Amino acid sequence: MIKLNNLNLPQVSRQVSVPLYNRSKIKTGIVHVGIGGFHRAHQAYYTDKLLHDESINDWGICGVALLDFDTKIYETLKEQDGLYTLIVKELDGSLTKRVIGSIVEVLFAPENPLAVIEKMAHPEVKIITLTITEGGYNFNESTGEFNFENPMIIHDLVNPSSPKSIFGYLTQALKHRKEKGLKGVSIQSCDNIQGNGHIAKKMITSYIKAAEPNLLSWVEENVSFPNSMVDRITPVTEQKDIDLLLQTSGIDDAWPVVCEPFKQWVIEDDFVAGRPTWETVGAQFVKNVEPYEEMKLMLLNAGHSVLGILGALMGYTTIDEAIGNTNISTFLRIYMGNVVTPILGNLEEVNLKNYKHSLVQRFGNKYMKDQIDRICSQSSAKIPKFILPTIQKQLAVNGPIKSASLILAAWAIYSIGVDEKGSPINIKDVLSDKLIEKAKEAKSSPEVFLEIDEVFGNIKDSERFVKNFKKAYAKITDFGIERSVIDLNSKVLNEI
Ligand code: CS2
Repeated sequence: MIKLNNLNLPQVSRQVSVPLYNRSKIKTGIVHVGIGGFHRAHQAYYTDKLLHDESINDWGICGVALLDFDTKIYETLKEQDGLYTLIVKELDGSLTKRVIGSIVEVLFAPENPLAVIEKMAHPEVKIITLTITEGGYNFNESTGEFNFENPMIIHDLVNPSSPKSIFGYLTQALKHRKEKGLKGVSIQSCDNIQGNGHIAKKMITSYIKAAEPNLLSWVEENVSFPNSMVDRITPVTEQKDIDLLLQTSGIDDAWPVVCEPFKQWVIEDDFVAGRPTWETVGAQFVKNVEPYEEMKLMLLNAGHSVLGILGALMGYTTIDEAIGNTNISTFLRIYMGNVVTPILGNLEEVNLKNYKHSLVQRFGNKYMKDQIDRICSQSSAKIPKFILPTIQKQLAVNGPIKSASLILAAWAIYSIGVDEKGSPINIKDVLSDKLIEKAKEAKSSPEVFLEIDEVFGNIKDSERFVKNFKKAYAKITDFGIERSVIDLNSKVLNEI
């Protein structure tokens, strides 16, 4: 049994591939906030590959754990010198393992806020990247504006030098950069939000306007916020993954990351202070990322939510089980093909048919066992970004909305917290109390669920949508989700 750390790398290298560059010579050029599984399966993986080019030594990553909740990952990475194993679960069931070395430093913000601010304001740091989740941008879905009522924001406005929120940290770091006369920096969101760079910019500058108004013009001139589309399915690591690594390779890694073989990263080429040549290791730099983002969010992420919500109601626990049900997979194909595809922007460089086909294959990866629980968690932040835009666009052209209405009705029933077999569902969501309360009220009048404005915005104003939603709700309550799906599938298929 070999404990994973710097010292043991030569021994580990007899079992799996390891970083072949001198990690002690790598300078930190990127500060990344949010060192969860996704970052470690995606950006840190691409960067590790890049650092194998021996002419490159200035793009190491400093991983920041921002919240108290992140103590465990911070301690694990610290203990392992930033090293961890990436275990790719291939479609044929084989495992490809690789130790990733691009995270060369880790910081725990609650323990030492100043160290994080100083690192972000370090002259060698050129990019600050973020995976702070879809809900982390602190905007109100119904107004689109920054939420100043958030207790963390209230705290940060009063205690600027010991912030808690990402907005407080970034503001202080940018202020330090300005005061030191440093050049600008790029702030790159890697979260699943349409126009993630635009949203990051809007939210950060809203906060700065209130906290440090004198900084605004410097930010306008010196900071860029590139948009990007990120993709790699990364389930939550389970104890059995840790055990499997130990059994198959003798590596004692307290927190390896498991993921699928597929990966994609499309980035807007807008970096004020330079950037790594990630294109040499598979990323794509383009002028306009929006069509790629839209395609991924409305097909992959929405597809996940569809499989997750419908699957959870039927008592499934993994995504491959849900798509393994042919009625659900047919429903998903109809949703992707008839409802989403027509609203997508111009995607000249992508073969959409192949893309959708590959999604079905990726969702079906039965070795990955991606958790429905993971997919359904924080749905109140996901549905508005993954599904509502499609509905709004279809409503605007009087297009098909039946399957989308069924998805939202299923979510309303899911939110009661019991599946169709009578087993409890654990709703993991910042809005769980409200969701459950409204879901219970909705049993007698389903449209009440749509009154959660911070999730649904103004969708309840569409009579057509509300009518379809109520119909779908009644159908699921009377006949169950599978029969409702079969019924819808047969009607739509007959129409084509
Ligand atoms: C998932 C994503 O959280 C979710 O609902 O859809 O985490 C998804 O697996 C990633 O975006 C894949 O790139």
